[in-house]
Amino acid sequence: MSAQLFDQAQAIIAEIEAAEPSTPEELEAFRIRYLGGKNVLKPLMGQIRHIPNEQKKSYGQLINKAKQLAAQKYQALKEKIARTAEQAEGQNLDLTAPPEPLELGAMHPLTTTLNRIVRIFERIGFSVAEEREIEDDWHNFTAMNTPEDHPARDMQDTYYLRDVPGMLLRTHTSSVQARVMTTQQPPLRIIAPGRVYRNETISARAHCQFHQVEGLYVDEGVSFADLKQTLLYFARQMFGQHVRIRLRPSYFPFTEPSAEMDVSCFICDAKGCNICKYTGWVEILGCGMVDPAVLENCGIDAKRYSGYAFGMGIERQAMLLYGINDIRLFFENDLRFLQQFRAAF
Ligand code: 2NM
Repeated sequence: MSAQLFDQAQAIIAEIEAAEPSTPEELEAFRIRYLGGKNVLKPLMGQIRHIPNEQKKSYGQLINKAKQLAAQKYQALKEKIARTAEQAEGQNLDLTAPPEPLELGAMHPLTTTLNRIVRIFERIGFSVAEEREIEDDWHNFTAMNTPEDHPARDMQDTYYLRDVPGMLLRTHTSSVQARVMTTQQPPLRIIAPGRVYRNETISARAHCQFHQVEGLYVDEGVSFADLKQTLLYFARQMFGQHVRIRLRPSYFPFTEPSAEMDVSCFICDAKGCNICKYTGWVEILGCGMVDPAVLENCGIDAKRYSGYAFGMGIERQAMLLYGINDIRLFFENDLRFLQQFRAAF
């Protein structure tokens, strides 16, 4: 009995030495047979009770030798076989195969919304003006009739450059209008789209960066009626021919009089829904007649010329158009969000 067990152990050692696994599958079979949970050495070890005491030690050593041999061989072959598999893959490259299809990108929903707004105003003679995002406080505030002690100038609301006194991240694109008015004479008919910055606590509804389109029209005899008709045209082009607008009196430092414009809710057709908070109206923009002081600050003769201006946020309109409920999604560039706009243009 004992001699037989020794022979079996020797036979397994010979088997291990002779084995030549050469594929990942063969190697795995080798591992299972000699090193796995139900390996062939286990039952042999179980038989040790049939070995006379004085031979138990050498029997145990023999089994251990088999285990070690299997483990060494497995480790050595594992790397070699992995390398060969890699090389084989390289040799199997089909250089005539067609390439992977191109991953098509999508337009960002802010871009499609902005493009729509720009096209609507270009059709009635506005041209696009773009300018720097890092501004001086004169173009952002002083020219815009916003006095030194105005709360908007507060560090709480505005990002000032730490190392450059008097420089800031523009808080609205009115600074673009200021630069156009100081360098060109009327008639002026421009829209200024772009990114602006405000020191807001970030939430689903507010962000420290967002996008605006501001419009400006300066000429002889520009009236509030011109403003109203232009905004009605815009609202109908943007949200549908049937929408109505309403203007509510408001206040801005750079316009007098000033108003805020609502459009009749195009989600529920003004019947009342949670978008319009059951009022039937959604606020879209602020507007007014450019304060004569702003024209004069920028070197335009306010006795000869008058103007209207308006400003609107892009994010809000994109959220309404596409049913987006969190402003942060615009700035995270999560592909799962962006790829949903593949069909938008
Ligand atoms: C708004 C609301 C009302 C505005 C005024 C000017 C400028 F340069 F002409 F003075 N640009 N934009 C303006 C007016 C902006 O945003 C809510």
